[in-house]
Amino acid sequence: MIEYYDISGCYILRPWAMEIWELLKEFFDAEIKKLKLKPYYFPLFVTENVLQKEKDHIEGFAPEVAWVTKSGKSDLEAPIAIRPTSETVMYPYFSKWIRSHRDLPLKCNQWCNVVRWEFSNPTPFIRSREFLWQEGHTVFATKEEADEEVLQILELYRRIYEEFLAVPVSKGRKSEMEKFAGGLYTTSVEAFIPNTGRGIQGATSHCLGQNFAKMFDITFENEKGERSMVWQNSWAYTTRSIGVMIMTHGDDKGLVLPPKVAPIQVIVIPVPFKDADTTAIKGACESAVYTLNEAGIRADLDARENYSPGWKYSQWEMKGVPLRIEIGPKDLANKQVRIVRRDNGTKVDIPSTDLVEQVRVLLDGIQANLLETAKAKRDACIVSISTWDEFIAALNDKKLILAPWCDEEEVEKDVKARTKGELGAAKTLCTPFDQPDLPSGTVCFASGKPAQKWSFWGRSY
Ligand code: 87F
Repeated sequence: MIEYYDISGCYILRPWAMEIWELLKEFFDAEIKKLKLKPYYFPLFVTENVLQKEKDHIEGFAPEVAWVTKSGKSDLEAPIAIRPTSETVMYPYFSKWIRSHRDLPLKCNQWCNVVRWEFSNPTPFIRSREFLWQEGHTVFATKEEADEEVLQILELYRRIYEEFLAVPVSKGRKSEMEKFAGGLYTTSVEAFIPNTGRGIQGATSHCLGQNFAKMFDITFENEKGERSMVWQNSWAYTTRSIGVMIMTHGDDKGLVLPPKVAPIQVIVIPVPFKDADTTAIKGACESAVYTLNEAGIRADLDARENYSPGWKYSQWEMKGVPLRIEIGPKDLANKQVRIVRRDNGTKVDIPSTDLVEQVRVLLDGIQANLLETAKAKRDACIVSISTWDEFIAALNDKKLILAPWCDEEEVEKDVKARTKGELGAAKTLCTPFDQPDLPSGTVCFASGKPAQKWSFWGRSY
């Protein structure tokens, strides 16, 4: 999927990764176009002056901003930042473009790269210094419209994870401490990696409120002829989503790809035993690939002659291809093919006439099985706790902790401080929209004050 590069935190994304990204993009782009989002491309660079405009926004992020200071050997007149996100790049122009209520809503999306000069340990897909994403930036006349869109986009992010990547996620709202500081509130989809016992943010959908409208003077004349401040959202998902998928499904043989994002869904491998009619076998393989391709299934033939079938099996297993079709002399004689599943290793022989239908059933079955298995594993890690001791025990046990919380920032800070250690501190992941019953009289696990809500806590990526 990747190649390492000689700059720490930067990776070459090879076709096996980029094709997955393109499949996700194809789905998401079509969905947001239904919501009337328009494609834009804004420049990579931003001046210091504009970048610093929204102080809350940049505060805390400043160390991660990368700067261009030279052209050739001469210093630039003023350093230029490389976008870490594009609020400050776009919003001066939103201010210029929006004059009247007739200019609203403004719905802009761009697919691009961003740079954040991270210092904690870089990991391919999960934490890289340059990554790919889509960033949506929308502007509305009313808060109601903005609120509604935040959730529409969050639902699309849930579908990316659950329907495409087969990764179970929880939709919820970020705490005041964990939200995007420049915005009003932040919603997210959160995944969990059982092996490491860490939560991971899958994507975020923010309501920015009117903070940026104030800083960048984005106003419009409403129907009554009065100046009004706009309401804004911003939202993104990144190539990190591929990393979450890899960690969720991978096994000791390598990658396990959900069929909906597998660049190759079916690999066809000829198995020419000694003295077999290799031409006929190759012909049957080519015909199987053709039939599947015609039916819209991503199938490919591995006809390489310098590798044995066994070697090919291992390689395609490592690459995570959902189905392998083997065709040998016996299959040819019986007008059948052998199909092997990557997710559970089961083998079936099916008549060649049923090929398309059976492959469809198997691919759908794998897609469903991966999500179900991942969900069962994730759910087995969720524990509801009520006391501090239970919290610490669950944390040490790598659990995804659901805890009754007073929702006070000071308390979250305190929990962070009290759990600081080699593995990193515990924090809130989100307050899930799907709330269990909270009986009156329930107290916060950390402060003993009345609990306001159930929130997910844990260590995170
Ligand atoms: C790093 C350096 C400078 C995150 C940064 O989540 C600025 C930032 O603003 C920064 N890291 N952020 C927050 C990004 C907020 C928001 N932007 C649009 C999103 C979704 C897409």
